[in-house]
Order: sequence, then structure tokens, then C-alpha cells
Amino acid sequence: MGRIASWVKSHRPMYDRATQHPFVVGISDGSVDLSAFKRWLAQDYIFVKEFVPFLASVLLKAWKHSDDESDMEILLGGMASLSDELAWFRKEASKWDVKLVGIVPQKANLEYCRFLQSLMLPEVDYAVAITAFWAIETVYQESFSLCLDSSSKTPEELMETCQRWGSANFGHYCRSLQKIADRCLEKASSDIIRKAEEAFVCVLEHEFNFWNMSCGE
Ligand code: HMH
Repeated sequence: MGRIASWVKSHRPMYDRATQHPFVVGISDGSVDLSAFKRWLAQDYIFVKEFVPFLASVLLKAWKHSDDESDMEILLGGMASLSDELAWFRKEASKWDVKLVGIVPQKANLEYCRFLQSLMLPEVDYAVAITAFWAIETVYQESFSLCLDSSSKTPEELMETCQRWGSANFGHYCRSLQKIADRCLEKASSDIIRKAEEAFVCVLEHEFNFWNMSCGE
């Protein structure tokens, strides 16, 4: 078992709290409050804008420290999808009549963005940054793929959102990131491994708080 899979196992309760949140369960059973969905949409747009420089910092670390050229290709693919994702947020916001300019980031969002900024520092190891990056993408993948299950009752107008992150394609991307992280962690010192695990747990906590914020708590 790779390092990442073993952490998912050893942090199972927290992992499930982040990936099976009532907000997501509400989408999948159709009971979601649409005002919560709109709040999530506007707040996540702010988050994804912050995610761009974070990914840029991971790319820079891959360029400097990776021993495998395919890392760059995978991360660059991720960057391209972020550009598409931001355009999608603007289109989706106009569909729901949600305004995106002048939106104030809420506390959980600010804290999450601050955490991203701390990971952008050059002294943060590539293994730590790529572990966090994998975790951030995977929480959304696991969450939204739940809403695509054959037994789910996801409202038609939310399907596009769920497909964006829940699709098999995005799942494949997440597994590629996991492989990079596992490879880096295999060679990492015990200090770096400890820091990467800490970053993983922090991501789970921030994701949980982000869903809570979207629910209006
Ligand atoms: C809060 N976590 C949050 N927003 C996202 N868009 C993702 C993860 C996945 O990109």
C-alpha cells in the first residue's frame, strides 16, 4: 500500500467527514438548499482563483525538484483545466444569477486561502505541496462522484457541477496526482513525510469547514 492510501485509512473518520458532507449528500438526494449552493458557487470561485497561484507554485517545484518529466505534463494539464474552470464558474454564476464581483470571502475560505499561501513558500518541499494538491482535488472528486451514483437523485440543474469534479476523467487525474505524491514520499525524509501527513489532515479540515460555510454555518 502506498503512503497516501495508508493515510486515507488511518484518517478515515476525518476523510469521510470531508468527502461525505451533508452539503454534498443534500445534492445527491435532491434536498440541497439552493441558496447554499449559490453561496458555495461564489465562494468557490474566490478559492479557485487562489488555487491558480498555488498550482503555479507546485509547477515551479516540479520543474526544480522532480525527477520525472511526466509530472510537469500532468500539472500543466491541471493548469489548463483551471482556466476552463474559471470560465465555467462565470457561466454558472450567470445561470443562477449569482454575482461574482465584490464577493467577500468568508472566514473558512480566508483561512483555507491563507493555508494555500503558506504552502506556496519556496521552503515547502515538493512532496508536501503535491500531497496537499492531491488531497484538495480528491476531496472534490470523491464528494461529487457520490452525486453521480446511479442511486443518487441529483437535480438536473446541478449535474454539470457534479460532472466537473465527479467524472471518471477527473478521477483519473486524481490518481495520477496520487502516484506522483507516493513516488515523492517514498524518497522523502521522515521530517518531510510528517509534514506531508500534516498538510493532508489540514486539507481535510479546511474542506470540512468550507462545506460548513456553504451550508451557512
Ligand atoms: C474548496 N476544494 C475547494 N474548491 C475546489 N474547487 C476544489 C477543492 C477542487 O478544485
